[in-house]
Amino acid sequence: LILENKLYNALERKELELYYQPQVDLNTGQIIGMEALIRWINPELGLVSPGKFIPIAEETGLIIPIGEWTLRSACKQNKVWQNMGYEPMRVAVNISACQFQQEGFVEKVGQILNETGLESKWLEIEITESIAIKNVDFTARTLRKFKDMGVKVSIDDFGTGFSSLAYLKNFKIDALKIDYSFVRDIGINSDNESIIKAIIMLAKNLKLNVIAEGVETKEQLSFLRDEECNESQGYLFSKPVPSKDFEKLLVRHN
Ligand code: G
Ligand code: G
Ligand code: MN
Ligand code: NA
Repeated sequence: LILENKLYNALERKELELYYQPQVDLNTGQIIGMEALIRWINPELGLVSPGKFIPIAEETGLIIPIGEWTLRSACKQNKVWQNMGYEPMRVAVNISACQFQQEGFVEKVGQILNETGLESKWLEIEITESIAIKNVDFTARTLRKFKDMGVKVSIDDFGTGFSSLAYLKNFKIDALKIDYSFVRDIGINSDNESIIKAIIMLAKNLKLNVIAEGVETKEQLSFLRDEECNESQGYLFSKPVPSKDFEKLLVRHN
């Protein structure tokens, strides 16, 4: 309850901050995207991990204003970097189930893009398999609207949910993110290596981008390169960092 009350004030008191983690193109070695990851820095509690407070935000409905703040901040920051002359890149934002199912969510995203001036192709929303399969007709309709708008969609934690492969061809998605639990097992568990290979092949055949999460070692990276995974994200390149630190990783295009 204490956490809940403090979280209630967090937005207004500007205690929330977005960290960014780079997503690296495995062909060129360039950063071509970033995932925005929320952090809560409270004067008394210190840094509270999203694993702790996102579930509370979801239960209390606070995820709606917090999620909107996250989307707006990520789009705004991305536009600022583009205006500064850095190579344009995607920003990915995690979306909770209740946000995705919220009435008028697609329109809200459109409004945020308008407001911030970010082109739709530079925004990606991440949803999980469990969100996607909750109501497949609703999801198909919503994802079509995002497609028409030009916003990219990825499936987060792919391989861990109970999704059927059939939906993948009906849903307008752009990318699969291979869950870190498989990546962690590269060189350790050959079954999980096989799952990674299968996900990459599936993505390739469906013409989807494929991003490996939680890449921590050179060995994992070289396995993913050999298997022709498109992109990687993980501590090997960088932890999620505050925007000022992320900026140091960026390259100017002129
Ligand atoms: O950054 P970290 O690994 O601590 O994130 C923990 C979890 O919190 C991850 O599952 C991540 O998807 C989730 N998360 C981080 N930022 C956001 C956000 O802005 N919105 C939602 N819904 N989840 C987030
Ligand atoms: O659920 P989601 O995939 O959105 O969450 C991403 C989470 O993974 C974030 O909490 C982020 O901090 C964490 N993360 C990012 N890179 C690595 C990594 O290389 N290793 C581990 N263990 N976690 C990572
Ligand atoms: Mn994610
Ligand atoms: Na994930």
